[in-house]
Amino acid sequence: MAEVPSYDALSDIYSSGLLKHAARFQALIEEFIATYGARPDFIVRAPGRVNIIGEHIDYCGLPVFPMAIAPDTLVAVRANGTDRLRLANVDGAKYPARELCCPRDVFAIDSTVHEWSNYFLCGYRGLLEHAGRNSGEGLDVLVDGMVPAGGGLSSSAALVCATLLAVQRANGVELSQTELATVAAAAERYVGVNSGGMDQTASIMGRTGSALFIEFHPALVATPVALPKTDTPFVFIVANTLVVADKHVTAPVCYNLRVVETRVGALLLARHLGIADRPACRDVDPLTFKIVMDEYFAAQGDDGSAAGEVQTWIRRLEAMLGAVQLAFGAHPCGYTREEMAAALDTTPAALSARVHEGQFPARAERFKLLQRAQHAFSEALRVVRFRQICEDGGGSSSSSSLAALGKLMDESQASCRDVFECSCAELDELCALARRAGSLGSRLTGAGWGGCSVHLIPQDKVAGFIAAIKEGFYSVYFPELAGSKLDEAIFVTAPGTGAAFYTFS
Ligand code: NG1
Ligand code: MG
Repeated sequence: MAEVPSYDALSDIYSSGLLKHAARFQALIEEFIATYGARPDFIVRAPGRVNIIGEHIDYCGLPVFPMAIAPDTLVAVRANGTDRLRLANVDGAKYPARELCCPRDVFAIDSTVHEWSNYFLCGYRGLLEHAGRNSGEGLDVLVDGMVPAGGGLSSSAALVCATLLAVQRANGVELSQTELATVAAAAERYVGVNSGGMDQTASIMGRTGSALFIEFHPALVATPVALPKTDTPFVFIVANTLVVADKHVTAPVCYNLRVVETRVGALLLARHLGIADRPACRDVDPLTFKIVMDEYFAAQGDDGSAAGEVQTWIRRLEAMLGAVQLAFGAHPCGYTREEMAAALDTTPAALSARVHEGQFPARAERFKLLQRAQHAFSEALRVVRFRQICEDGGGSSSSSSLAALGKLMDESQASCRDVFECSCAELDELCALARRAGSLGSRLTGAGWGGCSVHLIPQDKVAGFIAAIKEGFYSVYFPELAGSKLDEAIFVTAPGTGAAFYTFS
């Protein structure tokens, strides 16, 4: 079972590829001493992520393809021998210091207020619940986050993951990377968003030079996939629309609604396929599209092992796309709650419970099951094909493989925009502008409805591309943006390393 790597904070920063951050570590240590009067026991680093392809399908149990990035969250920690949790942030103006109590406040997270310390409490609560403990150490904590908040690069997961790592160590518990990713994903839901597990897995398991093909079912498995070395070298560029998507406010009509739509979709698809009474479909709660797909083939005695993995994925996902059309094609305008319940011979209240809507209420007149299911299975197909090109890539036809990767990203954006409806005007505009400026593929990344986009750019076009986006987007909509703020809005990124400990020897 893979464990989180540990480095010496004062010397191994150099060997762990974080040399250019040495000054930041040093400043964090100094501010910690100034705040709490002693050096931290250790520092944890957890990165944000950019999702290259595979949007809104982690919570469907379908595979995604993100990578960890350089922007990160550092958490410096010291056990203080009391029941106090003293939380401070280097950006104290934006994130004011808090003094909380362990365990009282850890088990009393108020998801109705959007409060930065909630993410710390989530991580702590995740640990205590996982370890079966009802209390833990009091801590002095100083946080330094570089991942833009609300930008689709998982600032939240970086903080939850860093917290979870910190509190497990401070409490003498050691979890494997898989356990950490699983616990962090569940813990983040205490802030009221019914999220999947992509962000936390990428933050914990990121690998330098590789994206991660993450599968969630039947078990969490993250397979590093090296990005291909093509004749024309390429990079990914992240560009933030600076539209802050406040998921907590919009969750009932955006994120949490999509989770409900895909889960009800899974229940109805199982019924359509005649497998609703198989134990996995009847008892697994909540049911996901991935489980329905697996059960459908298992019911036919097809365990898929005869064919190559990629071929199996493609064959199955294409079959599901056909089934989706038959199951929902007659309802292009969606279903009311009553219609969904009636189609499942149940009541709206029982259906709501079956999809775990409880703490994550959704609000809509019509639930677009056809479109959400089409997106989920077609997006998973794009993920599998993207991985396949990466693994075959760099060969003689590498310029065509680069074009094929870009095309998959463009198709993903079109599906997010038109079918899943998680884009926004600014993201659409930025992606269109990017393509005119030489991008081979452009799409939103993360939950959408604002936040960041990601673009596949040939190395020799990087400077021209960034200049064109600055001129065509930022100088038009954010003329006051300059210097480091502008550099934080649009930057070249590469797959980076996952979370780690930095201790003092
Ligand atoms: P953001 O909002 O970008 O952190 C969210 C979810 C993911 C995934 C993506 C969409 C959280 C913490 N993360 O990411 O699980 O569903 O949207 O692919 O809510
Ligand atoms: Mg987030």
